[in-house]
Amino acid sequence: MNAIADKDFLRHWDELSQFGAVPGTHGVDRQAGTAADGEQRKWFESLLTEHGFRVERDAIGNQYGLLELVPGAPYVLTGSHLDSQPTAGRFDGAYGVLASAHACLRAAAELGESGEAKYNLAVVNWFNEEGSRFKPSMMGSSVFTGKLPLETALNTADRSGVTVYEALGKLHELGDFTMPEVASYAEIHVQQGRSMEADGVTIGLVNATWGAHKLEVRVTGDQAHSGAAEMADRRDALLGAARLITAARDLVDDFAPGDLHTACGEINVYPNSPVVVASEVTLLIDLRSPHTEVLDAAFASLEKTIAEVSERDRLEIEIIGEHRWEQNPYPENGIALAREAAAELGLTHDRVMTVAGHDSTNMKDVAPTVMLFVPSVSGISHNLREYTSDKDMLAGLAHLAGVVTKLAKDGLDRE
Ligand code: HGY
Ligand code: MN
Ligand code: MN
Repeated sequence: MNAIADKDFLRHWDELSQFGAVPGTHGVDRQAGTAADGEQRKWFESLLTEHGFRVERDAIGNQYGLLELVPGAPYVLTGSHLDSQPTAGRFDGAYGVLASAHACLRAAAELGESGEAKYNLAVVNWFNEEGSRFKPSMMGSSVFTGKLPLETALNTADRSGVTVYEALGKLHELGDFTMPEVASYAEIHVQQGRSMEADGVTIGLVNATWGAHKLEVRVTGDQAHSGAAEMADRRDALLGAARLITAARDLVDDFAPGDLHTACGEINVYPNSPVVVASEVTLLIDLRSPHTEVLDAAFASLEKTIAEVSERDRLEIEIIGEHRWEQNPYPENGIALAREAAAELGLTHDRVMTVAGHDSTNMKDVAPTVMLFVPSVSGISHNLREYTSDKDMLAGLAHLAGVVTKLAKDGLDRE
């Protein structure tokens, strides 16, 4: 197996960054199941095939590259996601996918020589981690881990009514492959926060995830003339939604600084006409906390506000969808293994919690999982200006290769 060098990674990185590139910026728009996603998937498949991987796809479009070192043995799986948010950064997810492919090749070269491999190696590009076009986020790994039924995922439609099944079918990205047993999972990702940069830490050993509670709310009122209708007669769905959006932000101040993050990132208004009082609004509210009790209290408070706004503005308000993951840890033995690999490379490293969800948020519930970060400049993410230096990307790649090699040689027990 030919050893693959840093310069090869940077060349592949430049190629990958062209897919869905937003002109005049360093960012991309390659949402799940779009033409740009299809193009990058085909490029990734040819890169993997060229370097000796067997490429497969499963029923929800998760894309795998397999390197068999020990016939019949379980796999060390490493990966992330290639899909992006609309007009966002080229590093979120994609860095981890390409680094994983390169880390597998480096590990295979080392283990091929030493003959010490106990496990096989595989890279995965999870379908629709971002959940922008099709909700919920982390869709591909949620189906893989049994948290989301396949049919539900395939039947999910975007705003124009196109389903996941139709979008993936059009790209010929639907398969029937079943991934063999996964012995362990590793993922590297940009931090999407600014603490590592501030602390001068190159490798983040992710020890736990913040909890998240995302809710889709439908507010129903009645259409009316925005001028002529008497104020007392109005049932204004957009006014009700606006009260919920500001209430979600005000919630933050009810808790200690840093204990709760909230946002509303998506709102759909009907009929969205300038001279009409809106009759129906759906909005996506996102609650995050490192403490379960804070997340629960924030959700309860929001439910109370929903009842109050419904009463005050004579609206029907319903929570029509929820996506929640708990504040829970990554296994300590995986953190120890990753710390050893960082120390062997002389890379600064420290424990860090992840606020964003990742496919490892799902995978850690089904396999021993190691989650790693490299720094994000100014913590900017889900933004065209997202950036991580080549130096940090290459350090992270070397570290991931070390971690994957250790996992393939020694394995990682389920804690
Ligand atoms: O929801 C999340 O935190 C992830 O970025 N999809
Ligand atoms: Mn991501
Ligand atoms: Mn993201």
